[in-house]
Amino acid sequence: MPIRRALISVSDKSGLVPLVRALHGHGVAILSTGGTARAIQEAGVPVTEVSDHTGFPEMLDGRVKTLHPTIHGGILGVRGNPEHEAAMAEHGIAPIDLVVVNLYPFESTVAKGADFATCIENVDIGGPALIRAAAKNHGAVAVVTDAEDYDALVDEMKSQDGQVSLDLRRRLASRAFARTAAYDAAIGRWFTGEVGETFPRHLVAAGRLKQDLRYGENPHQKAAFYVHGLARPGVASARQVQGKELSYNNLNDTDAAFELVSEFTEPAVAIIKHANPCGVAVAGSIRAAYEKALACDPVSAFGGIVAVNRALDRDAAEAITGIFTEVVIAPDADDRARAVFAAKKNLRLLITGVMPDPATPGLTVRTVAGGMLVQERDIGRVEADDLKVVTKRAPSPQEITDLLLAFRVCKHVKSNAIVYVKDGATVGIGAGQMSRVDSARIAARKAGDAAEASRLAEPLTRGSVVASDAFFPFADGLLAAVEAGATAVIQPGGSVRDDEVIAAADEAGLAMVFTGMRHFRH
Ligand code: 93A
Repeated sequence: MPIRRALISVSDKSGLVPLVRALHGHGVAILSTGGTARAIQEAGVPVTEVSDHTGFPEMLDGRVKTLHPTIHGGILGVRGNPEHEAAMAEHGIAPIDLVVVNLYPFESTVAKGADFATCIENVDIGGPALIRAAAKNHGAVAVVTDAEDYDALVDEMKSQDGQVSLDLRRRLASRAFARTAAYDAAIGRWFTGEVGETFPRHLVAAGRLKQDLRYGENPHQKAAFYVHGLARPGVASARQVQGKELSYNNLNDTDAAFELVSEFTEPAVAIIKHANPCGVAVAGSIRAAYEKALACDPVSAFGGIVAVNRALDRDAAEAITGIFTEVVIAPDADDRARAVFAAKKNLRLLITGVMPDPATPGLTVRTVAGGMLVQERDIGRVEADDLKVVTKRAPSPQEITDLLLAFRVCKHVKSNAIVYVKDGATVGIGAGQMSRVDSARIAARKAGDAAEASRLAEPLTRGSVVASDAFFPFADGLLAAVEAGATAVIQPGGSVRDDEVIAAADEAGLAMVFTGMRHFRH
């Protein structure tokens, strides 16, 4: 159905005149509020004031302009529903097919440092009501909340005889709800500051409070867990089968662990401490993978978080409960595994039902002073075909398998990240150092410690491969890996000194591949 009647009420009048001219050209009748109606009249386009349409004046200093059943009935009535149509006819309510609203400039009023009363007066009530009504009834009504979308609307009407497709109506409705949510969040945030609230829940605009936490990273910090309801299986959707309440740090670490194991298709285990892995392995079974992961750094694994990507059986549960473990997260656990865990009263067992897809796009958000940094999830993934051999020697097939594992683990290690892998298991992880060479040395040293603790003749890094999350800026990091006994290297490449690093690798007889993709995690 072509658009026949539009309601336009905009504080920001930019782009208004070309829009109303185009609508008028399609024979659309325009209803409008005081200031907007004047601007339309001045452009020489016919317009009816809302107050003339409803027979009810704008009142209370404009606080009540469009809040009238003739307006909201016209927007909300379901077309083709006989009862709705009868009610509309009985009360003389004409359908409104297009709503164009932008809200009182609350955010910029606050930004200008306006006083309390002025900010309150700039809280729009009728505008959000119009937007939400139109977005709800997007089956028949188009809603535009941003002047940037005027062109898309006009273009469609032009190419489709004055109609707006369901597809565009739905996209506009989703933008509309995002706008009213952000608007209310801004009001809530401002009000929180005005009343001196110490825990601004409104900061978490799109989240639903799942749980108040006992405290945050430290006991003197208040904390809560919000979930946003986008369907990614993991720590937010998991069911806690047993154990004490999860803490803020538990949740953060458990998330890191589960996201890491979701990278692998073969049975995989990750043991996490302080959001960094201290052991990751793949094997034929979860028990075997756990034992390999634990061997990487058994000292750090004490009190760790264990994530697996297969249902837990008794064998796996017995191995995992062999040392003190804080949290176990798995897609499932059979009855015998659950019985083993049940004997460890404090251990928290989380079941997610399914594994998340590592390739699903999403966002990560972190706060900075006065703002938020938002980015896409790192779904970058390097496969064997993407590797570019840069040394005289090419890696063997076994080395390639281990190199890809090492690089995949790197993505989940705080930068600078250096990860040694041998036979499907990490054997040394260097995380979070301010210089890459330190990460390389720490990883090798920890591997040496682990070998000593298990009375092995040589460090586990001997004959391993090594991954670096970003390029080696100098040859020193690579030389540290040579010293540790690595035989092959995977790294993004791209340093101005790549030539030096490649020459050092060739000299030591190493095979090295470039990925062309880096995995910083800060
Ligand atoms: O004061 S309101 O909350 N009450 C209303 O009924 C109402 N209807 C539309 N504000 C209301 N509006 C807002 O007026 C719109 O969201 C728009 O921002 C503004 C446009 O006013 P004018 O056309 O007078 O410039």
